[in-house]
Parts: sequence; structure tokens; C-alpha cells
Amino acid sequence: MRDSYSQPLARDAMAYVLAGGRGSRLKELTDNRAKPAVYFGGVSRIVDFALSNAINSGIRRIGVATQYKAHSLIRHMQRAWNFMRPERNESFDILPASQRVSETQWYEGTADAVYQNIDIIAVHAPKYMVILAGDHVYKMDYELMLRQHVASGADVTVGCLVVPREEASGFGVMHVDEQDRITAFVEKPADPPGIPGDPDMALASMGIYVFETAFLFEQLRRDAADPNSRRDFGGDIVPYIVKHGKAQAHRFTQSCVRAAEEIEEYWRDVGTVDAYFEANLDLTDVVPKLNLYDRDWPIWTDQIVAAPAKFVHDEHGRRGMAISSLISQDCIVSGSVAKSSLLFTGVKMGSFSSVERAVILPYCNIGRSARLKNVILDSGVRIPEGMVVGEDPVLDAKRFRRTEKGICLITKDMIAKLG
Ligand code: ADQ
Ligand code: ADP
Repeated sequence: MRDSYSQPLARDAMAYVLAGGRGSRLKELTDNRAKPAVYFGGVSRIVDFALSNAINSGIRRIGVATQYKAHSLIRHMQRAWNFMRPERNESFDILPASQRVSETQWYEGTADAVYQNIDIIAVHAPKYMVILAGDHVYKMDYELMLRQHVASGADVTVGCLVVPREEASGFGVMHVDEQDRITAFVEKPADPPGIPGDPDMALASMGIYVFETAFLFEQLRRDAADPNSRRDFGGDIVPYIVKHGKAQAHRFTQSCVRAAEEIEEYWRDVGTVDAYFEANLDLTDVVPKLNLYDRDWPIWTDQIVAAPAKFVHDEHGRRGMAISSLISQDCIVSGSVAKSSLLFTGVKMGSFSSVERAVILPYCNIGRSARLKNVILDSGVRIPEGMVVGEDPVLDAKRFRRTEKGICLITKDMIAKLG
């Protein structure tokens, strides 16, 4: 619990968001944009969650390292995250891999993405560094993690989650003692060790780390001189500290308690097309697990100038309506029906069309009489008049990417190829 009289540690911290990864399991959704730039929840991009957590935690200095297909991500951040005020010691630095240290190298690994910007971080002189992954959807109060870090006297504090053991091989997996000090850490083990006493579950790293800045710089310089290192936090830096120093685990559940209230315990990787679809559609539930309406923990994003969503009773007497759906600004639902769907900004639905269980990214157009079910439409897709998706699995798989769970991902390129 936070007490209200002491100076928050977040004021002395800088958040450093690693946003360079592709997220290749999202398939065509990340063909032209990095995973952190992928749209989520109607108006946001995935990276907005980590950035909003930082702001809502009281952090006012932020750096974001970008690498893979960064254009869409950088443009979004320039539009949405330009409200920091340098005169109040606030900052927002976008740090593309720009061969600052060597002329031939991009960021080699996540640790290198920090190492190459040591001089820029040093100018801001934060006492603590909160290293974050930019590709998860969650809410978390980093102030509580900072406090635990200081109280435990650890060299590094690693955010962690309990996950089913069979899902743990994509994570760094750790063992802890009774005080949650990390005693062993293996990066992405083929056969992840379970939790003693709870062998079907494993304690997984969230890829979130807190360091004192001076100590982090020391470690990054040591690591950079090691020819065997892959320059990775999970693969190199954290395992080294576990062995030679003091590494502490910070349980995600501890950071969901804020003052007298609670932030819901919600964390999703949304790393696959199916997981992405489900996490977005979950928002249409009567009481979704992720509350986007919590004014105490807003998810900040780009505020565009746009007209309200409109529902039109068309000239044929058909009502435009939405049932159990989220409809964003600038959408027009004309003589058509959206059911259990999520329409992002600027989607237009023509007469007699219908969508059900659909995640429709910005500025898509649904032609007249089209019928879509169990689909994700990438941004800017124009569905031709009368097209039917979700009723003939063989035809769907021929034309679009159809997942194991029967979800069709449709992009502009796929529509263009149909001629
Ligand atoms: P991974 O999930 O495999 O493991 P990784 O590929 O290292 O994650 O990426 C972590 C973050 O850094 C992502 O947000 C990604 O976008 C970004 N990133 C990747 N390469 C980058 C680069 N070269 N430059 C800038 N940013 C980059 C990590 C840890 C595990 C932990 C999981 C939790 O290594 O121990 O369990 O995160 O998801
Ligand atoms: P991304 O590249 O990640 O999909 P963009 O912000 O570049 O995100 O835009 C997404 C799509 O929306 C693109 O196809 C773009 O042409 C279209 N688009 C963006 N803004 C508008 C707008 N104001 N009106 C119509 N289409 C738009």
C-alpha cells in the first residue's frame, strides 16, 4: 500500500521501454509494424499500456527503444506521447537503433538497446531505471515495485507471474527462497522447472526489471566486454546477477494494490493471432476482465479529432445497430448490424452488412451485404460488396490466414490478391 506523505520513488526513476521486437507469431499483423504498435482495445496500441502504467505510477522520464519496422510506432508515439514538459524535468525520448556505438550494428539484444543509449540516459540522471517490455497488455503500479526494490536492497528486482508450467518455456523461469530472493534463473528452458509444492505452475519473468542506474550501467559495460554474451537481459544480465549478486522477485499481484483500491490483475501477452483475437473480444463481455473505463488508471493514447460514432436507419428502413460491441469514434454503422464485435476508429459498415465476433482495425470499410464472422481485419481493409467470411472454412483458408481456432485474419494484400 502506498502512504501519502513520502516522496514517490517514481520521481527519481526513468522508465525504459523495449519496443523493438517483431512478435512474429502475430503473422501479417506485424508485417509492417512492430508488435508494440499493434492496435488493441478500440483506440489504443499495445505500447500504450506500458507507457500509461509508467505515467500513472508517477514516472515522468521515459525512453523507448525501437528497432523492427518502427515507422508506425514512432508516428503513434509522436502524436500521442508528446505532452512531457522538459522544464519540469519530464522527458520522452524515442531511441531508434541508430548505430550510435558501432556503425555496423543494430541493437543486438535487449541489454544492448539500453547500453547504446547510456549517454542519453545519463543526461536525465535518474536514480532508478525501470526496464519494461513494450509488448504486453496489463496494468501495474511500478511505484510499488520500486519500493520493494529499495526495501530489499536487491541489485535487480524482476517482475514475475505464476503461469502454467507447460506455457513457461517462452519465459525466463525462476526459483525463489522464502523471501522471494531469486536463487536460480533459466531463460526459456525447454523443460521449465515447476514451483516447489505446486509442480504444475512455474514462476515466470515478465521481462520487467528495476535497477539502480549506476549499477545497471556497470553491468551493461561488463556485459558489453563479454564476447560470449548475447546482450540480453533475460539471457545474460539477470542470470549473472542471480549468480554473483542479489536478485529479488516482485510478484505481479503485489503491484495491483494501489492505495485503498485495486487495479484488476490483468496481464496478457497477446502474442498469437488467437490470443490477440480473444483478448480484444473479451472486452465485449458484460464485465470484462480488463477495465478500460477506470478513470483512476487511464490508458493514455492518441486523441484524434473525429466525429462521434453514428448509427443510421438507412433508406431501406434497416436499422444500424450494435449489440454487445465496442464502437469507436468516427464509425458509421448504416443499415447494418455489429454483434459481439470491436470496431476501432473510422470503420464504415454499408447497408445489409453484418459482423459478428469481429475485431476491425481502423479505417476499414465493410461493403454492402457482406457477412463476416470470427474475423480480424487489419487496418484499412475494404471488404467487397457481398463477401461472406466465416461460413466456409475451406474457402476461408484459401483466401485468408485461418488460425487453428478458426479465426480469419484479413489484410489489404490478401484482398488485393483476390482481384
Ligand atoms: P522475450 O519475450 O523473448 O523474453 P525479447 O524478444 O527479449 O522477449 O523482447 C523483450 C522486449 O524487448 C519486447 O518488448 C521486444 O519488443 C523488445 N525487444 C526485443 N529485441 C529488441 C531490440 N533489439 N531492441 C529493442 N527492443 C527489443 C523476455 C525475457 C524473458 C521474459 C519475457 C517475458 O527475456 O525472461 O520471461 O520477456 O515476456
Ligand atoms: P498502421 O500503419 O499501424 O496500420 P496508421 O496510423 O499508419 O497505422 O494507419 C492505419 C490505416 O488507416 C492506414 O491504412 C491509413 O491509410 C488509414 N488511415 C489513417 N488515418 C486515416 C484517416 N484520417 N482517414 C482515413 N484513413 C486513415
